[in-house]
Amino acid sequence: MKQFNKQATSLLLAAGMGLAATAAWSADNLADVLKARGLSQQDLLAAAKTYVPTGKRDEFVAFSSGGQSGQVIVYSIPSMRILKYIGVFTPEPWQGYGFDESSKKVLAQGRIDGKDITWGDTHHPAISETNGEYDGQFLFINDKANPRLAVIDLRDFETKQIVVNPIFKSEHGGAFVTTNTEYVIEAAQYPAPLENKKFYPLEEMNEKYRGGVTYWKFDRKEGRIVTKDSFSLELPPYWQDLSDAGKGASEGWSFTNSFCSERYVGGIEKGRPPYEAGCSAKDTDYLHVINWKKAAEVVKAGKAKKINGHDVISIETAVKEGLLYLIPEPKSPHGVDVTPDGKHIVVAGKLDTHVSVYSFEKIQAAIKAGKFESKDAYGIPVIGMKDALHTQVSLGLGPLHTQYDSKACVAYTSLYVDSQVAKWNYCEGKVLDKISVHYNIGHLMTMEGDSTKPAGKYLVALNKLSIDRFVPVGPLQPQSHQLIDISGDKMQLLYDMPLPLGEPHYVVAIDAKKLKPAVRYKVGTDSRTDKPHPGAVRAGEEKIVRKGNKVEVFGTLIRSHITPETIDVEVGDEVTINLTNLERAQDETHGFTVSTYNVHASVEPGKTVAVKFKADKEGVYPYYCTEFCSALHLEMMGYMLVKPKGWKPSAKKELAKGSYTEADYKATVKKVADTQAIIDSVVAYITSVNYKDFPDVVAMVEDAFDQLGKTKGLKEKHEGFAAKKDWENANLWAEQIWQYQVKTADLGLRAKTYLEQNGARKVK
Ligand code: K7E
Ligand code: CUA
Repeated sequence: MKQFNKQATSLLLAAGMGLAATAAWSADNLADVLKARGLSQQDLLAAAKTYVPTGKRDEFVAFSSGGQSGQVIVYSIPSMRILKYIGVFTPEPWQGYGFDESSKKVLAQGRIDGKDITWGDTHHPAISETNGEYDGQFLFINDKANPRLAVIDLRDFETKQIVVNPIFKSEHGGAFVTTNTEYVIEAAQYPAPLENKKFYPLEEMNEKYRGGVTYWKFDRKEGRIVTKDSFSLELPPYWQDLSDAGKGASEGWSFTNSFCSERYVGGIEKGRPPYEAGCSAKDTDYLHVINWKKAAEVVKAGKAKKINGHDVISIETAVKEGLLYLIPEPKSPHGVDVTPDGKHIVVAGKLDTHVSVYSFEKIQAAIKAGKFESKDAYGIPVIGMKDALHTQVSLGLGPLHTQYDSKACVAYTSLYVDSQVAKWNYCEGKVLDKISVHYNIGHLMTMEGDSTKPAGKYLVALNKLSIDRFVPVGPLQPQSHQLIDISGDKMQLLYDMPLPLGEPHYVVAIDAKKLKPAVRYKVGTDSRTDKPHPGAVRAGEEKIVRKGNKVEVFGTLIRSHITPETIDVEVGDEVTINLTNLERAQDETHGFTVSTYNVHASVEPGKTVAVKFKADKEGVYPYYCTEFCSALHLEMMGYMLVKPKGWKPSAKKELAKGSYTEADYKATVKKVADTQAIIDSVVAYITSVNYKDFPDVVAMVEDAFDQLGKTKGLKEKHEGFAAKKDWENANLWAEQIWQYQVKTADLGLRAKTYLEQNGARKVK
């Protein structure tokens, strides 16, 4: 504490001195602020450790399950600022997810028995790995409620694929990846018959109900799961819970724990004690130890059976081929977490104060020696607990999940009942430190803490209850993620973060430098398939094609207009509107909607998206850009006119005219000349430096000239109208030149600022 105070005081002093030197922006001094806001020196230290000044970036990026929102939440550490919600199993309007045609197709992959399922209960995200280290290419996440798994590409943070588990009715132990992301593991939760739509009474639980674990084959090059190369292991009707893949020493194996190995069937309504009593009666449950590498060979050799068209290795085959072993684990366990070197497997028993550390070496020795204490009711060999244990450590009440530090042998385990995090040494089996969290922690997570190279530094506690931490917002309270500094011997609580979007179960965090997201798509890309979009067109190729009652629009978006600006259809027409964003500049996203037709698209630079609907109501429907993309964003609109069938105008009528004068025209021409002078000076600056060394600037310059290029021929046009004294057309076409100039100048000035701030050099 003394040490801490000294540190804090010197920090305070240093900060104070800094302020004194540059205090022009504020009359406050640090001591006054601390006093006024009731902050301690410890608060100040925590703030300094988490604060990320404007313009600077965080060190880690976290991907949190969004729980019942069916989404993924992206935030950064240590500031805990939310960066994005990714629509996964649930429509997400901002991204157009579920409101444009391509993303609807992704959601449709998640249909079960032909039914849309538009919510999910996401639990465990997993980042793809290379040699057991996070590689930042893909993210996987499971849906416990409707057994599904999704693939998110981290080049654009979009959901690309949803697969439905062919044999489970619920699942929990996913997503966990093998060390080179060969497979994504997904284990069942509540046992049920594996055959789809098959009914057996609960009395036949032992015979007809089954659990299992699925190994989804991942094709990294395609960035997709290959369902036909995926397979499952049939497991007894124990309630499989969490999984983890072996690594290092245990490479090629995977571990899945279970509870309710009692195979109890509750029934309060029949006078039977409930599940919670019957499922926790025994002192031990089973850890499943599975040789997945060998299992894949067994499937290749044709020894699997097909259930619902999917390869399943029966328990009998798994035992015969030596793929499957059980080890008792105390008591109603929850987490199973393999150590970074793969030598140990840590299991926590919810109803036991201990964590059990199993030795992979001992497990292998028992298997080699054929030393089993018994067989379970399904003939699976059971390795004796003593023969597999390295050590057991009493940590506290309700241990759940474990994560690892960059320091050797150091682990952190969540204590649900105690509302604490325990720091302990799994090699020597001793407790090192404890810290209270608020409240009732489920998972916890250290930076890259389930990879072979944990990065240490920070830990996030995912608390189930927030109770008194935040300003009350009604009975449904936000979730509470707490950031803890684990860099020293003693853990230190730094920050409370409310999460208002469903109960996140697990979160993974990666070094931000490993992520290489794109800033734009190749023009005309369908982002959900990563292929050229059939509806893409370039500037000047826009068109409307009619075939019978089908109307297809091939349009473009660029600041600040939508082409086309009028879409004429008849009642009952089926309308498809394809839109390509022609921008190259970073962050110049346009949105698109047609009033009252429940469609929306987010069209990032280069993307092509289609929206489709039946124009079933006669009337006038504005469509517009939904992102404030430029000064004239509000003008970025058009009209869809839905006419009665066979409608003809009764008499030829013209669009209303303005009342422009020669003076208006001259003023516009002068404005154009003045703006051109600004553009010329910016261009002179940009070309005087090494702008070509900055890809973002090159893209902006390309866009700027694209905009300016559109003025071609317009000068002749307005001069032509002026010669005929048509001041309206003369003025408006001159005005249109200015519109293009404004966008050119806007981009040019942004490029200039960027170059000045990023140390551009003069070139000859
Ligand atoms: Cu513990 Cu689904 Cu991993 Cu919740 S799970 S906490
Ligand atoms: Cu494009 Cu607003």
